[in-house]
This record gives sequence, structure tokens and C-alpha cells, in this order.
Amino acid sequence: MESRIVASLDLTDEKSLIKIASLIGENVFAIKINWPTVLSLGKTIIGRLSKFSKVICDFKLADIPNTHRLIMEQIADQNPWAVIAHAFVGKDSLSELVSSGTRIISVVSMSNEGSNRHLNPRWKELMEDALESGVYGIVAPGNNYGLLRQISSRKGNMKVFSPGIGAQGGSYIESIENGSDYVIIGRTIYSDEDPLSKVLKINLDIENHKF
Ligand code: BMP
Repeated sequence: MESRIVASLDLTDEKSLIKIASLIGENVFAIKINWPTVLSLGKTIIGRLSKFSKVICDFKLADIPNTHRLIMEQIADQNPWAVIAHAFVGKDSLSELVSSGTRIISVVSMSNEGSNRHLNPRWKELMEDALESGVYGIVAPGNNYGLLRQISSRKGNMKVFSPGIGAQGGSYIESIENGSDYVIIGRTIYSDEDPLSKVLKINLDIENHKF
């Protein structure tokens, strides 16, 4: 069975990052990297990690269409599997990203407490824009099951990626029960003294659970 883990390797030390990526790469669905990694190691880390797994760039892009186009041109040579962008910038900006040909995963809600004030209450409108722009997937919190369930029930063909697992209080089993296609897991994996065993255990727990 294909893994449902997106390993969020938010590491800035190249040796540790490559070591963990090479250990777990074949046993996860994808590796996600964020700004700390790219700012520390440069954009070529995207291409280098692609040897071990699909790579999702969590850039949470939120700009005008022209700037989105310029950014996508800069990373095209690294061939990321997917790029994450905010939905709140609207359909013109999202569609520009989609037209690059790289899969776009769009943030329609977040896992941190502060998002409940402005962002999360607007999830329905954000999802409409994401759907109409033709994005591949959306981000919905794996530590807020009520919201996750509502979002998942309207996902259409889009895949649901859920952070907020482990260190932020969510459970990967309950997250999948409430509609996640993939669970994004960072510290629980990369801070473990044996990241590969941790990944294999999570895969097994998910495989053995009756959903
Ligand atoms: P961790 O499992 O260590 O909490 O990491 C979660 C990862 O998912 C981080 O890279 C974080 O930036 C990202 N993330 C999140 O935690 N909540 C969101 O709503 C969206 C995210 O991209």
C-alpha cells in the first residue's frame, strides 16, 4: 500500500537532511521542505532531494500573478513535484501557478490557533477559488477534525493534505478518519532518534486500521 505520509523535513543542516531523506525516502509518499531549508541550503536542495522522494515545496506563495510566474520560472529547473500556495490571493494568482504545469496545493485553512480568527472561517470561499483554479490539492488541519471533515466533504477531485499531527496535537489515524488523503508529519519523524522505524510504524498503524 502506498504511504500516506508527507514527511516535513524542516531541517537546515544538509548532512542531517540528506541522511534522513535517504533513509525514509522510499517509505513516504513525499518529502515536504519549507523556507528554513531552502534559505539555508539554496534551491538546489529541491533537485537533490528528488533522488529520494517526490518533493513538495511549502512556499505558501501569496502574490500577484506576475510574481507567481517569476517564482515558478526560478524553480522550474529543480522540477518540484508540487508547490504550496495560499488560496486567499484569489483565482487569478492561483491560476497563474497552475498554468506553470507544476501541481499546486492550496492553503484553505491552517492548523495554528491564530488561523481561527481570519483564515479558517473563510474556508468555503477559499475552496471555491481553489477548485475553480484547478489545483491538485488543499491543506486542511489534522488537529481540527470538525473543520477537516467539512472541508473534505467538499473536496471534489482535490487531495487533502493535513498538517498539525503529533507536535501540534493531531492524530494521524483520526485525521485520515476525518478525510485526509495525506498526513504531513514533521518533528514526530525528524526529531525521533530512529526516523525510519517511526515512519514504518506510522505506515503500519495506518495500514492495519479499519477506516
Ligand atoms: P510539525 O509536524 O513539526 O508540526 O510540522 C508541520 C509542518 O507543516 C511545518 O512545516 C509547518 O510549516 C507546516 N504547516 C502547518 O504546520 N500547519 C499548517 O496549517 C500549514 C502548514 O504548511
